[in-house]
Amino acid sequence: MTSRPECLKVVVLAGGVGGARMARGFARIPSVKLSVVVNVGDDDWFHGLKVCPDLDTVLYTLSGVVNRSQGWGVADDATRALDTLRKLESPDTWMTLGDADLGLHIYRTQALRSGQMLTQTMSHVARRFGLGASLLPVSDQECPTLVDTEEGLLRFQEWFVKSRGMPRVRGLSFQGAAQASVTLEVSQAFSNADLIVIAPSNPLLSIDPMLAIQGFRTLVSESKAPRVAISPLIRGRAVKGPLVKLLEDLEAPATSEAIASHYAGLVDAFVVDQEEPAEVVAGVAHHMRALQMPTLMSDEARSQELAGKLLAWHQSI
Ligand code: FO1
Repeated sequence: MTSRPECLKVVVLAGGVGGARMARGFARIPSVKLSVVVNVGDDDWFHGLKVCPDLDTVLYTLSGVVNRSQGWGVADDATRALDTLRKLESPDTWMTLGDADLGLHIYRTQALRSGQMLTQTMSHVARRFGLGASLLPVSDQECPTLVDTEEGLLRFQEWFVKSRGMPRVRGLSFQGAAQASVTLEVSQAFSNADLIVIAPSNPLLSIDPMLAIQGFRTLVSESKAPRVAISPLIRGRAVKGPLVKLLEDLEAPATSEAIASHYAGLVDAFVVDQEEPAEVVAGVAHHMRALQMPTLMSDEARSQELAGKLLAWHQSI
């Protein structure tokens, strides 16, 4: 009788699109038991409904229904409900919520109103969408990211979607995060983990809001499992999203070395793209072990290739 190969427990820390693409790579490897711990700082309320963009992006990506060109929302979704809201001059119709997507927001809001925790609700949703992975909000409490801009204090989606990320950013804060706590499910995922991966998500907007939650930084930094982060920059450019402009606004360098130094003490190794020159690798190596791999996850096969290389690194240490 052949023995079953050991299952490797991988925890991925994820924001939106970069996190979802990293998670889909591990989700396709049969020997991996995957938990995705997701940022809730982007969550907000629209038309009386709770919207959780990062959780939903991971859900839609792992279940294969995501709108691939956008990276968020459901493929081929219509906006008939939104058209009605616009006709009725309802507020906040700048956030494009598709009809299929609205079904999820209605379900989630009802479940929360009936007293369920977000973790329970998303666990049911993930099962019904056929996910093999655990989809874990980092906290069940609300801790919205606030963007301090030249136009005043904006909630994350107001800054990113309504104002197209244009107003110059002076700082970021994570309301209530220091008083919020991580869930038991997240703590357990960390205790059991064999490998912890910080996805190539925006460090300031996706990972920092999680690290600001009471106890979360310690969970990561004191974990016995090897920890690795992947740079969201390739040759000084972000694959998607406002990272470079945000770093410029905050007068911080848009380099992989600066991001590696941001994660110093939190991870054992930092991955930069294979296209990066030797100077970038050497710069990262000042802070921690530098690894070079193909990091552009433009399709499922490339996500799986990166996940496979991270597992090979794990085996080699
Ligand atoms: N991003 C946009 O650029 N415009 C939108 O209208 C928009 C709507 C939207 C609705 C649901 C959802 O789950 C995500 C949505 N996003 C939209 C993406 C979202 O703002 C970002 O992906 C994340 O918050 C950043 O990770």
